Amino acid sequence: MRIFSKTLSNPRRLLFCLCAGLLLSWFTLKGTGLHANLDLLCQLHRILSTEADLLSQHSNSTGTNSHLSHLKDVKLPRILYTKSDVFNPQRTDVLTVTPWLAPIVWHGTFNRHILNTQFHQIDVRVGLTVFAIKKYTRFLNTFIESAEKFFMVGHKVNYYVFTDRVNEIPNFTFAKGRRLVVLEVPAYERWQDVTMRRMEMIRDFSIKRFVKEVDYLACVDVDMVFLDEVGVEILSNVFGALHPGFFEKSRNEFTYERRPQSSAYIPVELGDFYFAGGYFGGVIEEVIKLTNYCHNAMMADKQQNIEALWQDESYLNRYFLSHKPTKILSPEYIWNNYYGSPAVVKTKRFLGIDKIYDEVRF
Ligand code: UD2
Repeated sequence: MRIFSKTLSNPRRLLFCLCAGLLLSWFTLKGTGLHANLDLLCQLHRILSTEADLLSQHSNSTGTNSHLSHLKDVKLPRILYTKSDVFNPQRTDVLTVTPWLAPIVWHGTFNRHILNTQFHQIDVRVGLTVFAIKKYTRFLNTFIESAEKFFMVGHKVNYYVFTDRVNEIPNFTFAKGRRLVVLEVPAYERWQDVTMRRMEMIRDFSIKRFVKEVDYLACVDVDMVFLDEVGVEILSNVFGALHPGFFEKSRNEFTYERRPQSSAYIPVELGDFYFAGGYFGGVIEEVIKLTNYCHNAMMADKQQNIEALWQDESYLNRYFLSHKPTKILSPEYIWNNYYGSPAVVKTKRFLGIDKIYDEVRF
């Protein structure tokens, strides 16, 4: 009895016993006639069923494999949709894939129904980080209320709100499986430090908390409103968004950091796209890598009294030059009406709110 319970509590031993059982059955099967084979096949089936039960008991009793449960319970949902036509691409007016084969997500290039089915199968959990430091708490209401209407509708979401003004965070009503987590953090004096230190705080909370709670993170600015659906089409290993002011521009017009002394330096002959500082994400491990790189690069520059031209945005662009995003979001995902309404932007999913800088930053 003791050996049996020891075996159950040790996954390696359990697997060893299962394999031994299977081998034994196979050898026996080899040396018998047809009638006996049928009997043995039934036995084998019983062994396999018991194995499955033991595995599920084991994972239930330890709780350690709960995040893997979707691997055992595979369903085969069938959904109807129009077949793709290789001679009829849905968008011909914009680039929809990079030279390193990362999709660029534009309206009309994906079927949300197919994607939702895929991500529901893994019961995806998404974290949305947002900073509301000092006077930026005023943007939170619109941000969260619009996110409840348009962000990852039907999926599990944790809103991680970093703030120094916990008392100013309003109450919200959330759909099932969604919640708000308030994280109290210090407020740096200079607005540049507020925006740059986001990298360090996202990294630290990813390591100690987010990695246990969500599968993907999206890290965005707070002075924004969701106006149209932003769903699982954004999710990938590591993703960034095209800055609305630069997607039509050439390399030499990108406002990368051009001083060679800076860690964010990009020479004029390099660069793929100009990414917005206010939108990046990916699986937690990739977000940790990205934020850790950016924070360390900023600290190295600080030692030399350098601050890159567009703060965290400059370091993010430097990172993406060497660690190419596996998915890129079109500027629909981070639009600003300052840039008008070009024909290629069919919808403004996430829009910057006009603000008077001097009023909110100081
Ligand atoms: C751009 C980028 C931003 C960052 C910045 C660097 C976009 C849409 N925005 O925005 O991500 O790279 O350039 O210069 O790409 N914040 C506070 N309290 C403050 C100041 C800032 O909470 O006192 C937070 C808040 O979440 C805000 C974010 O930092 O949304 C970025 O600051 P910003 O919106 O003032 O920067 P902006 O508009 O220049």
